[in-house]
Amino acid sequence: LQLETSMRQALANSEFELFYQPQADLASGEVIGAEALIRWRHPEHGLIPPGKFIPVAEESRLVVPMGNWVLREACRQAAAWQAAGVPPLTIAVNLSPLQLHQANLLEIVADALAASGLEAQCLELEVTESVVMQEVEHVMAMLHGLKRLGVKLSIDDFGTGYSSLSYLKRFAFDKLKVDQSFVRDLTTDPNDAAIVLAIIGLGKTLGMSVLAEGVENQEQLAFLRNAGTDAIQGFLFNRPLPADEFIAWLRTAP
Ligand code: G
Ligand code: G
Ligand code: MN
Ligand code: NA
Repeated sequence: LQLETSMRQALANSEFELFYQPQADLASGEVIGAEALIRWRHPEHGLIPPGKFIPVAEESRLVVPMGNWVLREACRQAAAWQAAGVPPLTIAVNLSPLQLHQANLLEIVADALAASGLEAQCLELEVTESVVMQEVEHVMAMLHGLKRLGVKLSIDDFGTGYSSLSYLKRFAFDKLKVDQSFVRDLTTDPNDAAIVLAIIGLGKTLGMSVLAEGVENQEQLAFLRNAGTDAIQGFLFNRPLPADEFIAWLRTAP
């Protein structure tokens, strides 16, 4: 309860901040997007990672106003970068399950786009499989509504949740993100290698773009490239960075 109270104050005091982790297209080698990842810059405790507060924010439903702030801030930042002459990036935002159950999510997303002037196609919303397994009809309607707005939709942490995969034939996600837990030991564990190959095959067959997360070394990169992965995100490329560091890095990137 104490954490919940201080999070409410933190939201009012603008103590939350977005970091950005680059995503690279494997064919061109170019940065094509960034995932926005929330951090809490606590006046006393310093930078707090989302794993420390998102679960409590979920429990208290504070993740809804927090997530709505994330949407607006990510759109604002992406539009500001474009206005400054940075080539268009797709900005990926994590949507909590509770946000997808908000009745007015479509309005909130449309407002964030309108307020920033960002084109809908430059915004990507990440949902997890578990989201698609609850209140299926409502969630499907919401996903279709989001698609009509023109935003991109991706499945995050693919392969880690309970899932029947049946949602894949009911909704055409634009992108599938291979969870980093399968990528980590890819080059030493034949089971992980087989799973990653199967996921990439599934994604490609269903017409989705496939991005691998948590790519840390050249060996993983070589395997993923060979397997037909479209894009990567991970420490090999760069870690999540504060907005100013991200853009400074982008300007000097090869
Ligand atoms: O930034 P880091 O790699 O520590 O992120 C850990 C996890 O926290 C991510 O996998 C993501 O699921 C979650 N997360 C980060 N930012 C957000 C956010 O803005 N909203 C929600 N709902 N989850 C986030
Ligand atoms: O939304 P998602 O759960 O995918 O969030 C990505 C998380 O993974 C973030 O917390 C980010 O800091 C972390 N991360 C990003 N790249 C790497 C990586 O290459 N290796 C590891 N171990 N973690 C990473
Ligand atoms: Mn994510
Ligand atoms: Na993920």
